[in-house]
Amino acid sequence: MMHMADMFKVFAPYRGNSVVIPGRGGRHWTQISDQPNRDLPVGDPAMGGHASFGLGVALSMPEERVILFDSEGDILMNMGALPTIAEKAPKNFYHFMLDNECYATTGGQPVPNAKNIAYEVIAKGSGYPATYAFDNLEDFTNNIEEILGQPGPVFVALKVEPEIENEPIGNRVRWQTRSRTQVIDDLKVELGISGP
Ligand SMILES: Cc1ncc(C[n+]2csc(CCOP(=O)(O)OP(=O)(O)O)c2C)c(N)n1
Ligand SMILES: [Mg+2]
Repeated sequence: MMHMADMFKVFAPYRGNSVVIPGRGGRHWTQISDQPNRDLPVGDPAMGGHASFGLGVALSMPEERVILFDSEGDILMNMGALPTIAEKAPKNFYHFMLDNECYATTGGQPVPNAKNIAYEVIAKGSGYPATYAFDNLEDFTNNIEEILGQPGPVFVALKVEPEIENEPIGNRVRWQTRSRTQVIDDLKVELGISGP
């Protein structure tokens, strides 16, 4: 298993000008990102939404590379997103999934059959042309260039340490420094998009 922060450090040099949706790993990525105005941290939305949101972003700006860090709880809640993405086949979309085998944000409740689910097989069976799975940093490091060097959609399952949060949600220090509206406004300025 990898630590999320280590995984993001390996990924960071390959980010280029990509738009990054850091998902539930956002609290680590915001410390590392060198282009925060190209990041789309959407906080803690309804589970299952990240993949559809990422697809929408990718389809709406085909000239930008869009990289999503999804989580396995979200994927399980909305598996229909996978064939939808595969059918739309956005060439600019890279779908990473952080699998910590539990619902860490809400206290670490176990994900059913967590050790045996092959998410990359599910993605492949949903129609993603390229899929990967890594459970250690070295293999991920050796493959990141190839992953991002090919056209999307690509799906990458990553086993990460469960960094379980037990503090009541209302007492946690917020890692989000900007509101969702601000995040979207900042990206629009960055990309030179005007209008609503
Ligand atoms: C529809 C829905 N149900 C419940 C929640 C509460 N909730 C927020 S995060 C979370 C767990 C998410 O698990 P996972 O996607 O595996 O990410 P992790 O917390 O492990 O990083 C839950 C149950 C929610 N946001 N949306
Ligand atoms: Mg999880």
